[in-house]
Amino acid sequence: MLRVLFFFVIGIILILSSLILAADSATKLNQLNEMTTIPSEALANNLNFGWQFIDSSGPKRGGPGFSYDRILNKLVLCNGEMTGTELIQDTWEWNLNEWQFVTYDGPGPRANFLMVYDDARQNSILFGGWTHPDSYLGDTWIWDGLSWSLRDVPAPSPRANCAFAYDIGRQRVVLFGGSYYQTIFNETWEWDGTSWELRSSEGPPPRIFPRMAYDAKRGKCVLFGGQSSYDGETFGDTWEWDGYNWVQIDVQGPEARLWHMMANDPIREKVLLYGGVNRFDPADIFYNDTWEFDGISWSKVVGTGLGSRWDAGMTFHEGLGKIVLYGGAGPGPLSGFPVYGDMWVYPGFICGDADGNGVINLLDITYIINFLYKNGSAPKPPAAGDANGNGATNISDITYLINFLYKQGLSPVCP
Ligand SMILES: [Ca+2]
Ligand SMILES: [Ca+2]
Repeated sequence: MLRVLFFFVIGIILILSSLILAADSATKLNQLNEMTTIPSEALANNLNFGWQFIDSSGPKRGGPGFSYDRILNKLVLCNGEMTGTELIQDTWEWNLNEWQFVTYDGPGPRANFLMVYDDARQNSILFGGWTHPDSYLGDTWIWDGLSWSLRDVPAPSPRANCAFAYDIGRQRVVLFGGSYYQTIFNETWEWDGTSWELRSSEGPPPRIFPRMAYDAKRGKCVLFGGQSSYDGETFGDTWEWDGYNWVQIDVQGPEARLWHMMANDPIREKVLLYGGVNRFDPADIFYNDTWEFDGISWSKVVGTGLGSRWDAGMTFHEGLGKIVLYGGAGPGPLSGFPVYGDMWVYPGFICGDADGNGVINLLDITYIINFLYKNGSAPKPPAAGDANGNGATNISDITYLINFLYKQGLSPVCP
């Protein structure tokens, strides 16, 4: 029986391979492709597709400081706001099982600040922000996993509404833009673990609420969007900082927005962008879309489950191998919007979509064949090729996909 199955599989592979080879024009290949492509509706049950809800035990927060401590394998949550008026001062940690309150010490209550993990120094850094009744902050705080410390060092002047990211390659925290009352900045500052340095006053036009993520594969900080002032132009532009210069990337991307979320997925080698708002447009637009940037182009991907969010926390969680989104704000007036304490992960792949182009078809079978027998690239992430979910990618996954695509077999079930 196994022998019969083996020859059946080899036969199918040979037929498919010859079909591919025979498809000597792109048109022919596309036709073949369309014939065997599973419509996206049929993927609704695919567990690794779209956003997955994982936890709702955390405190409800808009604009929290949110970072991942790689050494402790914990998420860190600091401060944030309730419904746009009440600012909170506390620190929490998530240990993969539950959120635990840690301390009321640390940075005072504030909004419109960010926190990132400084991988070289193995701590989280928080800078500035805005606080009641109407003042801007310029303090630098470090969380080392046990306690907060205020660094009394020369720093950027007080500001809020900046973009913040960590450059792993150069071991620098990068801060861009922001505002101090009506003054809008386009300065680029970097933190090396000891001191702040003004690195550039050129680059993207001055703006508030841009967002930024470090693309580990290419060694660049990718910045998107923001707004020139509270009643100014909303940006939909993409920029890159390589540590020396800013370059605008001429690329079509998400609609202009601010207060969105960005993070890098180093396994899938994509920068992810989620949601955001265009709050100062008369239409008051709230986004719930997911985009990926691969260094060349932006592509909009289908994201299910998670509604409109802005000013949430988002970071890559190395322990989970996935991007995590935490809480944030939902649709509502600036005087009283809802805030959330739920957590979602984005595996970012379709089980069985070995070549990562968003659909499952014949080309994924040939991709796995190339990977297994012809030194081709591995699926990214590797789990995307494990169609039968047994923990490995091998010939049994090829037969599983053939059965799924051509014989009404079961849907792929990656772990
Ligand atoms: Ca595919
Ligand atoms: Ca398998």
